[in-house]
Amino acid sequence: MNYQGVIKRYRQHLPVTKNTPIITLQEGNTPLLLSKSLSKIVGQKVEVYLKYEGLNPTGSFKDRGMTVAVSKAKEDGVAAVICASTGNTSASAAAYAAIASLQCVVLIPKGAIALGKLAQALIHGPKVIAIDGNFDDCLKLVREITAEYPITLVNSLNPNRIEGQKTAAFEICDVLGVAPDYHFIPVGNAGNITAYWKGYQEYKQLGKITRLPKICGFQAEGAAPIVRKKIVKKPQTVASAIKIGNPASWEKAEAARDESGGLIDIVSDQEIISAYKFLAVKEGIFVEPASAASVAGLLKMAKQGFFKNEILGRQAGEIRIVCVLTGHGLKDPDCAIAAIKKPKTLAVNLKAVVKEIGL
Ligand code: AN7
Repeated sequence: MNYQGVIKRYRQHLPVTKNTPIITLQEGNTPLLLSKSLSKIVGQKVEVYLKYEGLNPTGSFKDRGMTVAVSKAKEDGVAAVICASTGNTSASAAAYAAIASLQCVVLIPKGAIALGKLAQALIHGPKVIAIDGNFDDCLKLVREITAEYPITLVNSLNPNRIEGQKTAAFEICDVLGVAPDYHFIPVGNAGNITAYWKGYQEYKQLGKITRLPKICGFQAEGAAPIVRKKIVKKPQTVASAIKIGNPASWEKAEAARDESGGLIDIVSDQEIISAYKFLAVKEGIFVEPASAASVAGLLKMAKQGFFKNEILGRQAGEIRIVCVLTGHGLKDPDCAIAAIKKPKTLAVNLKAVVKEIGL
């Protein structure tokens, strides 16, 4: 049968019954690409894979969680869903609410979400409210609203979101045949790191994998509350998706880090943009800046010699590292344009164009 989305694919692992209407855009089943250039940089005996979540229907990993959250909301008979968002959650919620014929409300920080995400939220028809505050302010508001009124929260505080998102860990293990040794991931509100760790642990309990990966999360330097062990009141970063100062799943991210023997560290905006350009130029993959945080983290650790001891004594290709690329580059066209030199304009003149090409 044709692929029909993560609920059909992994239904025995998800909180659905035969009464659950399946609201899907056939999310999931995303590519796991071997990156030759990153493998070479990190070490001879290393295989670096990129889980390209930007190829989900609305262009980010949020769709995996949203199919489950919105299906369950529909099953529960609610009329409306609501979320706060740095952009991708709102794009996904709006699209899934549209096919479920549910009302949708999204609260976004004014002027702080990337252009593509704003376009997505608006076009799918939810009620979009820009808040004169940051993401953390928006999330606080939707938590207060959903505590009082009959409207379902579809941020990752909703456990159904985590359930859906854990399927990405299943896919990685199903493709590799084993769990990776390391799993690199950007951390914002910390739902996704929580979901991957849950997915890997469940697969181990089921005997589908025999060992677990070390989870390595990365926050942007100006928005790194978990690393700094302190709420960041005014988070700042070029990676607007992870511009979050008080993550909802803070403790769960720490648990994923500590139980797996991994780490959560910082990458600077400069390191993020450098990894962003690297992926585009060397691998032909266009991601949004937040997604490049996982690769920026990998490059930073490789530079520090972190993998040297791991590599000693191993066979070629024995160390597998997965970096999650959470969202598509087209989400944030302004960032790409700002990061690259503007093209030169010439007259319609063959000689001049040939000269400029350098032929
Ligand atoms: C591309 O859309 O929080 O740590 O409101 O869009 O699970 O929050 C987005 C987060 C990484 C961080 N990469 O994931 C939102 C939102 C991209 C993202 C993250 C986000 P979490």
